[in-house]
Parts: sequence; C-alpha cells; structure tokens
Amino acid sequence: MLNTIISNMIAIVFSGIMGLASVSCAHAADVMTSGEVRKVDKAAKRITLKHGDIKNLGMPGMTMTFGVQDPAMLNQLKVGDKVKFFAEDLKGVITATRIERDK
Ligand SMILES: [Cu+2]
Repeated sequence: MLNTIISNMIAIVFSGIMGLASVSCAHAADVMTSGEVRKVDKAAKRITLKHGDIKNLGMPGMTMTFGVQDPAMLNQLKVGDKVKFFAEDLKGVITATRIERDK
C-alpha cells in the first residue's frame, strides 16, 4: 500500500521533470531573430536593437532596448552591426540571452 503511494508520487514528480525538459527542448528549436544594433550600453547591461518579428514572444518588429544576460556579449558589438539574437521573457524582463554577429 505504502509502496503504491510512493511509486505514484515518483511517477508524478518524474512526469513533472519530463514536462520541464520538453519546454526547454522547444526553446532550443526556436529560431533566432534578425536585428541591427542601435545602441550598446555596457554599464547598464542593455542593447537597443531594431528587430524583426520575435516569434517566440509574439512581438512584431520594432526598435527597443533589451537587457542582456551577460554583458560580455556586448564587447564585440557596435552600432550598425547586423545580428541574430534570441530574446526571452525572464521574469517579466525581455532579455537577449544570445546575440551573434550576422555575417
Ligand atoms: Cu520589440
């Protein structure tokens, strides 16, 4: 009896973990968004990008400022650079978690 309850609990926890895993898999498959650098602010850990549609956020193209996850990402970027980036909503803050220069 106790064994059944414990194995049921393990099954519930395990399916929860699998659910989280599939969410992060969906993320990895997301496409990068094209953008152009308008402003780089290393001190404030921000970058302003003119961007195309951000499909994973349901956001149309516009010029806006993003937080960056790692300010080191800004070191090799300058105004006018074309980039491909991935933006996520991290606790209500739209954050660029990946930025690559687009050659
Ligand atoms: Cu935007």
